[in-house]
Amino acid sequence: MTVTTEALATTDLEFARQLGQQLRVDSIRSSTAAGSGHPTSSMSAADLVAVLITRYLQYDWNKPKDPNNDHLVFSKGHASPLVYAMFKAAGAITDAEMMTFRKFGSRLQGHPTPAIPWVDVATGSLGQGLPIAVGVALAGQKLDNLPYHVWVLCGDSELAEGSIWEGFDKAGFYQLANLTAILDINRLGQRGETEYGWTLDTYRRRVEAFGCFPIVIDGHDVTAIDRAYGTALSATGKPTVIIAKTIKGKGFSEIENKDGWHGKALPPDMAERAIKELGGIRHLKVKTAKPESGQPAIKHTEAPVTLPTYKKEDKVATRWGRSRTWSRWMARFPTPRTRTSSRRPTRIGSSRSTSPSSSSWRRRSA
Ligand SMILES: Cc1ncc(C[n+]2csc(CCOP(=O)(O)OP(=O)(O)O)c2C)c(N)n1
Repeated sequence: MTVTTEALATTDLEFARQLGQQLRVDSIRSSTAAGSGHPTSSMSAADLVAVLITRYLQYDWNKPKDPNNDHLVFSKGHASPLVYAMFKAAGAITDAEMMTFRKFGSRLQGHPTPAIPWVDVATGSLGQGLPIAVGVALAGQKLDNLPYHVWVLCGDSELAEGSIWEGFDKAGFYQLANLTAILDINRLGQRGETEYGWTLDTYRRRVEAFGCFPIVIDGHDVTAIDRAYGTALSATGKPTVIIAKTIKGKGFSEIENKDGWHGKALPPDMAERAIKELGGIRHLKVKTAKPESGQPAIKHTEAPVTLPTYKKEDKVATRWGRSRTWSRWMARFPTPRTRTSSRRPTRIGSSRSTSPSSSSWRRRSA
């Protein structure tokens, strides 16, 4: 038996909590209909995503190419049921399309791809999303001088990938305050416990050593999540890493925190019990805040570029050929100013306060 509820979008935390339940239910529904997928990996991160899209993400779903949009990268791309449940909540896709997950011909594949307008980066190969997000944050802060923020969701088993730590190294070195990594520390990987389980302090010390600003929270406490996002947008001058203790399969007592449920869709009878325990099917809609306005400092002008040409018999060192090509190409672009903070400091009276210590920073008024 399921209950269908509808409610007006608000930005209060109770709404975000309800939305988290909806994201869980929808992750179960789509993956059970497909007979495959990663519902438990989606359920652990549902509250983190619910608070983000209700109160912090600035994104125009009708204009995914707007250069001012925030970026949200699911480095743990296998949590695609959660991505698509989020699209439904934002009104970008219908419930019916969400239920085509992993069906032949559907754009909602097992891992998100840029064939979908609201996906920047194809993820699924663990360890790739965070470094790419670092590149996007670098472009925003150092090249395009735009106010967008980059949010990236990582799994904890994913943290065993070396590329993650190269990413944190560069983020820390370049002081990318416009980057927030959210680590979904649900203790379990594909098989058994991760390297550090729920030893959150180990993660805290590691990310701090890489020059990032760590915040340790309970990833199911919407108030704590809200405060952490507010701090991430304040003037820390560093990339923020939110180390969120979560529970894999959160919300369905039969599988919560149990090994052996990674990458498995719930059979229909279990799905029905889970949906009941999670409060039934909901169709809550989120009104995500629109991005700030800004013009990219670098204009991609149509000025012709004359690239060097070579004859077949020419002997040219690769490094020389490459640098000549780059210098011709880069002549198109003016030298950009460097952006030093993640956000312009004043937005009073609109969607956020300016106090770095205030958790209402960028919080949307109800
Ligand atoms: C490079 C790479 N290796 C292995 C896999 C297979 N794989 C998919 S999900 C997963 C476990 C991920 O665990 P975690 O990061 O803890 O995320 P969770 O699902 O627990 O939230 C693995 C090993 C992959 N997708 N990419």
